[in-house]
Amino acid sequence: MANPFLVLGGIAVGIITATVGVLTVPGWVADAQDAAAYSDLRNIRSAMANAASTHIHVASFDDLDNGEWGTRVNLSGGVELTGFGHDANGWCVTVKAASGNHFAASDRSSTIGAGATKEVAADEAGCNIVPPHEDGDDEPPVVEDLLEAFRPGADDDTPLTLASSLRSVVGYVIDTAVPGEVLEPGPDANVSPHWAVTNLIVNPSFEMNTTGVNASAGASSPTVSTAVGGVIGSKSMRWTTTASDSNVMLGGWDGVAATKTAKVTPGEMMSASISLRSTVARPALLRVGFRNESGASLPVVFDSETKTTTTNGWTRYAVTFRVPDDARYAYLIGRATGNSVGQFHYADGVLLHDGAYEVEPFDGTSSGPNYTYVWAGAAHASSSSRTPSAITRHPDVLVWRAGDTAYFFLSHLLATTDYELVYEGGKWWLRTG
Ligand SMILES: [Ca+2]
Repeated sequence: MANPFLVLGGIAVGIITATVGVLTVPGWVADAQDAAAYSDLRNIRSAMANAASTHIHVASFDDLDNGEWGTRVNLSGGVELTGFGHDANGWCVTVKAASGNHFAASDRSSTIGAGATKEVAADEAGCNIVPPHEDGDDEPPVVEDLLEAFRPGADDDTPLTLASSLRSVVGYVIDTAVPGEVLEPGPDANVSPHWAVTNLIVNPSFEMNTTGVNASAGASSPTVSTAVGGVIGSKSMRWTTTASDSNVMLGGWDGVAATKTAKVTPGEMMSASISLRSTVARPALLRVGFRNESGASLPVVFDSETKTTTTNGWTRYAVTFRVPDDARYAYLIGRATGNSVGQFHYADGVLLHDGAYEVEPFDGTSSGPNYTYVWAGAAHASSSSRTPSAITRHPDVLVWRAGDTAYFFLSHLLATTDYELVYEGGKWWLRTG
């Protein structure tokens, strides 16, 4: 349709002004806002066509806006120019409506592109360039735009299970936040967590003696054994059952010893774990108990899941808990039920440490590629620590907390890596920074 305000090759100035009456219709505000952006882009297209027909290179939107080339385009109220590109290959203009939706027009297509970002809109409009913002670098990051809206309703630890592949974690998050979106091919990294942990159990691996072990109800004769090897080192602690229910204190303060070990702080999250195996498979669990300053045992205990031991391998038992108000010291109990008198159970790798995450068993003599291990004092008679030998990445950074945006989660995780997430040309890329 001919535009009466356009004068080919002329000097007369026409004014193209969007008028969108539906703006006043209640309940249709977003549609009207989008319609205003559509209308403006149609006017811009007409103006650009006019400029092209008179062989004028329009270098910026200002050239349209000031009417220098015989055409003036005013944007509707609420419509923001987000990009203007014009080079030897063609032109592309992007705008953002008051609704937050993005729109684009180009010389390549009669379609007005629309999308959640200007890149998507530009792609749909056939743009062969994604125009830079007119105002330079005050444009918010597009990745943030796309990932700022989604917040999980509950803590999501899926990323923790995917940590061996950063691409898997990032792919999961963007697909969750913007369903259907995928990462383009690219490099990957292992982002498994590595963090410092101190084991408060002073004789965790029974390589020298059974100090700290007390045979309790239904148990006798704790002894160092090489019969089934160990989880840490080559030995474990064996005890003999004397009743159907058999209980052994595996470490922590017994309430009597002059040196009080396994000191705990009320309110803190902690975890405990052990490995067990048996000469006859039995249901078993790990129990955490507490004492006050004078050694009295508190009524509250925390039990791991009950699992049946096996005769040919180790089973790991773990429990995470919040230290009760009156607790000052902790102790650990291994408990097996349904026993025949005289059978054996074996225990090794006793851990008690801060934090809500189970860790691989270790003591101050352990070795491995990811940590250095030390005893705080005498070997097998003091607390022991593991310290990351390279990067520290706490598992908290891999748990997507309820209410945190996808952008918040990913930006904190990516800050622990050399990678950055880029959204370009309507596609997601994970790149080394
Ligand atoms: Ca051992």
